[in-house]
Amino acid sequence: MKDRLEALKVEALEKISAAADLKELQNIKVAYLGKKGPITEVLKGMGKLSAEERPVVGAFANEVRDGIQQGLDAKSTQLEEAEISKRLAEETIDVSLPGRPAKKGSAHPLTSVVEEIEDLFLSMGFTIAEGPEVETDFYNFEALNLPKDHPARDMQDSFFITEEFLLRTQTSPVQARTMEKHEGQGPVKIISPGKVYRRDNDDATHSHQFMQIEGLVVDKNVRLSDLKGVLETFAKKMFGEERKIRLRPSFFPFTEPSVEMDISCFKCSGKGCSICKHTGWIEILGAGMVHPNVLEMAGFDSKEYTGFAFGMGPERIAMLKYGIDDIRHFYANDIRFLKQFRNV
Ligand code: 2NL
Repeated sequence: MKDRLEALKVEALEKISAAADLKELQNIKVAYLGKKGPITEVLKGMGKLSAEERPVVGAFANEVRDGIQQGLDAKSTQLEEAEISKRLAEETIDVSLPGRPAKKGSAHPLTSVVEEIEDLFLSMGFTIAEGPEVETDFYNFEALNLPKDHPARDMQDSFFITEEFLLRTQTSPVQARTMEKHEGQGPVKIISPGKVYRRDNDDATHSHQFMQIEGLVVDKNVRLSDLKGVLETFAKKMFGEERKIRLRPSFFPFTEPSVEMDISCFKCSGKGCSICKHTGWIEILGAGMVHPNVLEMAGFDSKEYTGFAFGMGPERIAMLKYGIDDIRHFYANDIRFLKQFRNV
């Protein structure tokens, strides 16, 4: 029996020494020391031994089992260390290599232009006002001197949601709301940039959703010359100090008098080219003195207070500035278009 145990020990230790990985080692442990293993089998036969032999063989069996267990432990440590060394060798990082540059996005060209215009008016003491895109008929039309039967409502075909609610067709309702909050007390000096919506068929110059930036100043003694000064400053900062401006009479229901502003062509400086359609002038925005009805409806005394307002389309400004020939480019999100404005 002792010989049999000794042979098992030698056999097990040989296999342990040859084991290639921890899994194989585990299999060896189960095979030799497990409940169904040969050592257990040998011990089961101990009953047949004499009383003198039994403790001797028992002690020897324990010795063999401990010997195998020690062999397993030593090999296990050795294999684990080898595994770690191998991984360390494989996963070495060269910390001196330069990192991969992170891919950086850039602002949408329309965003850049809107922010440029905002910064310009902020520098002149305006603050930015915002409001809802779903508006009531009252703030979008009525408060701006466009009563229900007014023919000028046809000028702006609208997306009505119900009889009362619609997608705003201009950002003026933001200004009407802001004036109302002032409760008849000046000054009001705001710009309202934002998305607006019109029922148009999209083409190179029309989009059913686009942006507008309106401005409004209400105070005592505000004159048309104040409007002219602010707009001239804007035109020069945006399109170059050499720009000239001119105001032509126009009509808007919410302003009286109303004007449209042209700037001298920044491409040909007035000689005539395709950008200014050979007139030397480019139309940039509409403006005027706030209609007394609009002031009164917002709670201002129109005998005491006057105001000027203007509105422009930042897409048009961006198209002129960057030579973009189709408004739909701003909304198609074609990466090839957007990438051209990385550095603006
Ligand atoms: C244009 C013309 C304009 C206004 C917008 C306005 C707002 C209030 C009162 C009076 Cl609350 N006026 N806004 C005035 C004149 C022109 O926009 O061509 N926009 C693209």
